[in-house]
Formats: sequence, structure tokens, C-alpha cells
Amino acid sequence: MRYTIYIYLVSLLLTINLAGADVLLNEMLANPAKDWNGNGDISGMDDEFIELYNSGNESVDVSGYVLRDTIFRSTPGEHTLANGTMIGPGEFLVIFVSKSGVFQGNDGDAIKLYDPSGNMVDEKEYNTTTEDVSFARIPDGGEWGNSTAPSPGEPNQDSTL
Ligand SMILES: [Ca+2]
Ligand SMILES: [Ca+2]
Ligand SMILES: [Ca+2]
Repeated sequence: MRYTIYIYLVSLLLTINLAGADVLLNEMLANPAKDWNGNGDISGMDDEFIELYNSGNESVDVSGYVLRDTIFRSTPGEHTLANGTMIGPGEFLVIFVSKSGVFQGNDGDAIKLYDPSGNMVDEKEYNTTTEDVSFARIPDGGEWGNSTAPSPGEPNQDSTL
């Protein structure tokens, strides 16, 4: 009986741990030249976006997760995800800079994602950007590449420059 409970606790801990690792930075558009959020304005201060992706099989509660930018500003931008924010399995969460204030410098920056305990979950650093070319994990949740077809809230598109 004790042994059974022990096994149960270990698998529960593993499940929690794995669930926490399932949310990743999946796509970032640092240098937008189109009206990507569809509000009529075209601006880097408005249309930059960061896309998160849940690569796991379970919904993840990302309430209290924090996004931060890093360099080229006197004060780093920081955005905490609202209470009740969930990402379903295989789903995306898009955060435009107009809402978050987390900016992506065009000449290099690093975007970091933290869980509510302050542990860094994921990070993407870069040195240069190209207009309307996103940094994208291809396929979703995979290795970082570039996409000439940015896809906020949709599966990342492979593209060959
Ligand atoms: Ca930018
Ligand atoms: Ca816009
Ligand atoms: Ca995408």
C-alpha cells in the first residue's frame, strides 16, 4: 500500500514537472512591416508579437507566467499573464506588444519566459532582424528557424529564404 502511494506521488510529480516544461516561446516577430494585429496602425510599437505554444497533451495554466525583454531599453519591458490564462494542448497564445509592452529590439534582444516561481522556462536571443520575417520553431515546438510567413496564433510556416 505504501509502495503504491509512493509510486503515485512520483508519477504525480513527474506529471507536474513535464506539464511545466511544455510551454515554449514558439514564434517572435521583432520587426513588423504590416498591420499584424489588424487595428489599422502599422508600427513596431504595435505589431510585434510573441507566440507561446503548448507542446504537451494537457492544458497548461500559464497564469502568472512572466515575459521580459532584455536590452536596448533603460527599463526592460515586463508582462505578467492574467489569472485564468490557459493554453490547450497543441494551442497557441499570441501576445502583441501593444498589450504587453515587451519590446523586441530590431538590432538584437533576448526574450525570456518565466514561470510564477521565477524559473526561466524558455529564452530566445537574436542579433539581427529582417522586416516581416519571424523567428519560428519549425515545426511548432521544434528547432528555431526563420519564417517569411509569420503566423500569429497559427502553426508556424516553413520558408526557405
Ligand atoms: Ca522591434
Ligand atoms: Ca497594428
Ligand atoms: Ca505561429
